[in-house]
Amino acid sequence: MPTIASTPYAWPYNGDLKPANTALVIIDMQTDFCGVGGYVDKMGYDLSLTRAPIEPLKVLLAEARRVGMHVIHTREGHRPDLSDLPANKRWRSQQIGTEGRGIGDMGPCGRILVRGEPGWDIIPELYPIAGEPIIDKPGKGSFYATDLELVLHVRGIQNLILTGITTDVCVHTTMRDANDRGFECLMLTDCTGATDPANHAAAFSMIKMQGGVFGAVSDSGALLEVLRSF
Ligand code: C5J
Repeated sequence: MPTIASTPYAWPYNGDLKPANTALVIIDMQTDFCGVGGYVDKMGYDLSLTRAPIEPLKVLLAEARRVGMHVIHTREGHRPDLSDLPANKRWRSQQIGTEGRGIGDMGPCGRILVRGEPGWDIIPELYPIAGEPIIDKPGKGSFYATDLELVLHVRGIQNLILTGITTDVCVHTTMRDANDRGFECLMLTDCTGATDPANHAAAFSMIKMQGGVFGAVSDSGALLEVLRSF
């Protein structure tokens, strides 16, 4: 029964780890969150923080594909007519960064976080290939207003390996929602990134409390060691 070296327990809890029942979930690796001219760049954050997971994720993605593990990608974004953009989300996004521009407004990479725009799409380095579902979501969590839960059930997936950006927002919300739905979750420290390093660290601390209240924490090195034995 293979498990991953992780804290606060060896993951998954039941030792039932197979490519067929496990998904690598790559959250919001979009230009808007980690590319020059994107939303996070416009807000003035240090892009190196949200770009940090790109290289480890490239290696992990290649290995997940090699062993035939499920791979699922998500994108945060809104309809071009902004009919699924809550007014308060739009307003808050206009409070930080340059010229009061926020979600739905034009930026260097097209309209910010609008579906179909260049900045909204997944970065080329991690672009999905055929057979890897892309979940388009209007919010932070990947389950809200999406068919992710159905996709996971249809494929018989029980274990989720959570990666992407940002650790403390979309990745954490997705892990919490997945945990409530009974999925066994692992989050990887080096394959995630946040706009604030303290929040990145705190996000992992929150997972590990209470015996692993949302699941377990590891890194790509520990996971690759097991995947390479498959
Ligand atoms: C944010 C995300 N931070 N993908 N989105 O607005 O975490």
